[in-house]
Amino acid sequence: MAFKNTNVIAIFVLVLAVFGTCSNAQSLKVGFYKKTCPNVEAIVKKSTDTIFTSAPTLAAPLLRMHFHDCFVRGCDGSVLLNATTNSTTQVEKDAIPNLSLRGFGSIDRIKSAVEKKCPGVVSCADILALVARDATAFLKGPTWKVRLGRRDGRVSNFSDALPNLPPPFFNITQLIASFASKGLSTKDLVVLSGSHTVGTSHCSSFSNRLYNFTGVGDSDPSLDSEYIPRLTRKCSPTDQTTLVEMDPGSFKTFDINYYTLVAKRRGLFTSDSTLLADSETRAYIRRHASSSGTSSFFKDFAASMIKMGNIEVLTGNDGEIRKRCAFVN
Ligand code: HEM
Ligand SMILES: *[C@@H]1O[C@H](CO)[C@@H](O)[C@H](O)[C@H]1NC(C)=O
Ligand SMILES: *[C@@H]1O[C@H](CO)[C@@H](O)[C@H](O)[C@H]1NC(C)=O
Ligand SMILES: *[C@@H]1O[C@H](CO)[C@@H](O)[C@H](O)[C@H]1NC(C)=O
Ligand SMILES: *[C@@H]1O[C@H](CO)[C@@H](O)[C@H](O)[C@H]1NC(C)=O
Ligand SMILES: *[C@@H]1O[C@H](CO)[C@@H](O)[C@H](O)[C@H]1NC(C)=O
Ligand SMILES: CC(=O)N[C@H]1CO[C@H](CO)[C@@H](O)[C@@H]1O
Repeated sequence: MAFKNTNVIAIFVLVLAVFGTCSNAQSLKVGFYKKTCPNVEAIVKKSTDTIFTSAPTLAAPLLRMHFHDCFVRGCDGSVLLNATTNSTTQVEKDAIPNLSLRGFGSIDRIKSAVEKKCPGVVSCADILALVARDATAFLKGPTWKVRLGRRDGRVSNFSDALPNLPPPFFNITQLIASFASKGLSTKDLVVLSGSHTVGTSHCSSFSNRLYNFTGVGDSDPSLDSEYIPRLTRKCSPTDQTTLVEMDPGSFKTFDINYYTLVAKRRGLFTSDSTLLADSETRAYIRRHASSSGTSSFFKDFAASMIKMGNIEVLTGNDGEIRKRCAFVN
């Protein structure tokens, strides 16, 4: 009997926790700024069009930025904050995973365009969510309605970035746990990893797999041996600067080819390859590797992006609407 009661309490607590974490996310809504900034989506779209037309390679990193924002302290724009002369500590931006984030200046420009029409109304966190959607669409990927109403956080802490952002050498168990800790499923993991169909990576993010993988001068056996020479030609063991296309040949197009690559054991990171090590993620990869139709992946991607955009958001009177994205008010 006592055992049963504990179970009932445990379930009750679980239900509370689930509703607790969802309540903020549910208060995000499409058209949140309908009265206060009716043209916000058009302003953001116009700015991103201008940016991507002159600098198309910024689309991928700007999609990625929303991911980095959401996984560290929730989607609260904290990834955008600069260290101020005041703060002695370093901000998220300064952490190792951020070495390769690009496009902060673009966000500042888009925010200025929005501020000109609607001063003090639209959060930087919402701008990141809109830009991620527009970047995906620009790359010929899916589009979706972005739920808005996030508010900006006031804290960015260097120490939060490392433990919250999954590194490229994570295995499947670690990735599933990382996503679960953000309320995302194993399916979300394999679907959102599909964004590695666009963009580039520094050699240093995967060269551990090419040289001395286990300390005996070897390479990662889970990487296609015919693919390795193509990568070692581009990346010397100590290369910190060279960029490699993650989906060679179509890295500017948000297509379904990521799954074909991973199925052929050509996923660039351990975090890509390891998706073949779990039955659910492997089945998703196989299904999409053998299909040229993008519609089910696109539908899944849109749904998972909306879910990711809900992570630990600040709403109502929490946080603030930053005037400049790099600084708290
Ligand atoms: C599953 C865990 C993930 C890991 C371990 C991971 C890791 C990485 C790494 C190491 C890079 C290359 C960075 C560099 O060296 O320049 C990268 C690039 C990228 N990631 Fe991920 N990522 C993950 C999930 C995601 C998600 C969820 C998204 C978006 C929804 C995303 C979008 C991107 C994009 C678009 C790029 C290319 C960026 C560019 O061209 O500069 N990634 N990722
Ligand atoms: C934020 O800091 C970076 C250097 O860390 C600098 O390049 C950038 O201009 C700063 N942003 C603003 C808005 O001052
Ligand atoms: C900087 O520190 C001073 C003194 O502690 C404080 O009054 C001020 O608000 C701080 N500025 C920022 C941007 O945090
Ligand atoms: C940053 O996070 C670390 C670890 O959680 C904590 O010890 C530290 O006080 C935080 N710093 C700030 C400025 O909040
Ligand atoms: C993943 O890595 C963790 C930590 O190194 C390890 O304990 C676990 O056994 C690994 N899982 C798999 C499936 O390799
Ligand atoms: C490979 O790794 C082993 C063990 O960490 C190390 O002793 C050796 O020097 C490394 N070899 C090269 C070429 O870096
Ligand atoms: C874009 C950005 O802020 N990059 C920083 C990432 O972290 C390194 C190391 O701390 C900094 O030198 C970069 O400026």
